[in-house]
Amino acid sequence: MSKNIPLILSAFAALALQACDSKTELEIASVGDTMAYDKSTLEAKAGATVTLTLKNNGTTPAMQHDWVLVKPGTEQEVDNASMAAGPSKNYLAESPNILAHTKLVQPGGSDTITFTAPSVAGDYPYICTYPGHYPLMKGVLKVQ
Ligand code: CU1
Repeated sequence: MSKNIPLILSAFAALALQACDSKTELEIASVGDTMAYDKSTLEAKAGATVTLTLKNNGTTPAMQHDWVLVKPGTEQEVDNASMAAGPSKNYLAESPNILAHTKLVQPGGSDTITFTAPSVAGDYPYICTYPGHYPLMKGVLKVQ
């Protein structure tokens, strides 16, 4: 029996832990004073712990942005409900269709959030719910 077996086993255990404890760091920003994100796609592994930073590169007061991850096919519904929620809720609906979201970020600001990526692979839309920004301001988180 080899003396190296415990070492090999612990190496496998470390690898297995790494696979379970998958971490992803994502960054996304708005493009100047436009209603656009600088990335139309982001990627994460299913179930990964995702840290996402939204940076607002705008300079004018109308360029407030958030980043809201929603269940596929619910973008319009979440956007409508968020507009209806109004300024006191920072234009963000309370909805079971929202999977993760940043706060509403003022021009020049940023917000960092941590969330667990969906456990089911697929294309998950993200949108900005500030009035009038969706459907221009959107993208897809590709979960693999
Ligand atoms: Cu926006």
